[in-house]
Amino acid sequence: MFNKVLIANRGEIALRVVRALKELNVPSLMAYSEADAHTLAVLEADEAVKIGPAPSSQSYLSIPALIGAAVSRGADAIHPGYGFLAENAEFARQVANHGITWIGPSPESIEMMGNKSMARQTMQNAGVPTVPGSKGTIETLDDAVSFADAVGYPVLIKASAGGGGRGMREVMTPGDLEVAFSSARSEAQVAFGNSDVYLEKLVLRPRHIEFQVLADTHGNTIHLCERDCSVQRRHQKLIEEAPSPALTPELRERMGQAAIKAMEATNYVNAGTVEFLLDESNEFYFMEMNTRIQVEHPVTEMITLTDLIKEQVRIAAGEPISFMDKVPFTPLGHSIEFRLNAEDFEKNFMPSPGLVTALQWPGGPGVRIDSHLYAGYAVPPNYDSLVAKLVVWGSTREEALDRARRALSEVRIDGIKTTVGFHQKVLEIDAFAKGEARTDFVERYL
Ligand code: MV4
Repeated sequence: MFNKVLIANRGEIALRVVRALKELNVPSLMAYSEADAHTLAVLEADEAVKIGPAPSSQSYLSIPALIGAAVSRGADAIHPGYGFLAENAEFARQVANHGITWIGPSPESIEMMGNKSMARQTMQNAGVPTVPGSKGTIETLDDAVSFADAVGYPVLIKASAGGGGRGMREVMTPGDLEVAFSSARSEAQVAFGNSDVYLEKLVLRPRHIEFQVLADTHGNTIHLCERDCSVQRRHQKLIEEAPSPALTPELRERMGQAAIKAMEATNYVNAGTVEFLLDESNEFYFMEMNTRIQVEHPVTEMITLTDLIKEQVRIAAGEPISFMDKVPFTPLGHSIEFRLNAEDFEKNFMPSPGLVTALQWPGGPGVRIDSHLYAGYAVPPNYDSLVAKLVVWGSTREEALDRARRALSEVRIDGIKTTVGFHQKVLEIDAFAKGEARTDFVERYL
């Protein structure tokens, strides 16, 4: 096991990692920016080191600052959390070059999955279902036209270097293809410094279903069932649940095996997420693979009784997965996560940083709060607006929904606006209560 782990992140996930390290009896070292000196993860960690000023470019995104901090304080491993440099292959490589263990997959895995067109081709070769689409990138308008004519409209243009929905163009009719093709390419060039695009048939009203996967260095590759993340707004997830109300045990088994195949095809090690689109006739297609721990990992922990962060650390330290006796997993009950963002959802989700003057969390059976907030803490304006994750568990989905309503009504966060009211509205909508939400849910009902 490690002598000291540097946490290259902030907010709730930094605190989550500190907690896991404490339970593993591994000393934690929090890297923090000037804006985060008083955050809970810094107060709770065994040790903390300032890495730079508030702007993330000079702190949480600064490879030299983070590696310098790890080397000077004698850390022998780095946990990157999610966001920031978590999927930066160059960072992972430099960490390893300094003799420090990266708690995550190899730089090669990160790089391959970062190129969405390459990931897609790899999955096709491995026999994982993908949306009918172009073989590799499409270079010319002529090729785009022939592809779209062959597969039929509507089609979707995607940036090879994209992901998370950036640089996508829906093309409903042949007349729109030329403009969409050139604007997608120039947008990709500006956003990613790479104008490569590829085409897929557009899947209408899909669900976003993702599988949590784990692999160790002893040859164990497993999945821990799925999460349904269909409630999103502008590609930002708002609510996630496990298991998906749309999956039967039989479909879960088929998708889970496809997810495992995806990992084995790339010699993947550590935690990852394989994202699928599920269409209205329950056909599923590989979409992307995320090479990090995700915000929504707690719902998986709740229905599998596992600790995914501890497992990431164990795997990176060369230990085998600690719960192979529980494989294959059957979801235990139902869990739903509500992201509480410091935003005014009634004003177009405008950021609402500032001082938290009073704070009261819900409690009781089946309620989990992952948050770095405390009364007197000032949410800085510099970073992502996620301030808490309210996670409920119930023996059935209905019980989880009742608990969610009860727990949300107990939340009191004074001084800043949050998305609590948004979630209360969602819980009143019949389609959500029935488990029918698809990716168009927010624009359709809210
Ligand atoms: C799609 C799609 C429909 N058809 N691909 C959005 C983010 C990126 N990971 C892929 N995305 C999509 N790819 C085909 N061929 C619809 C989406 C999509 C979406 C996917 C998951 C969750 C929310 C979404 C919202 C809009 C579009």
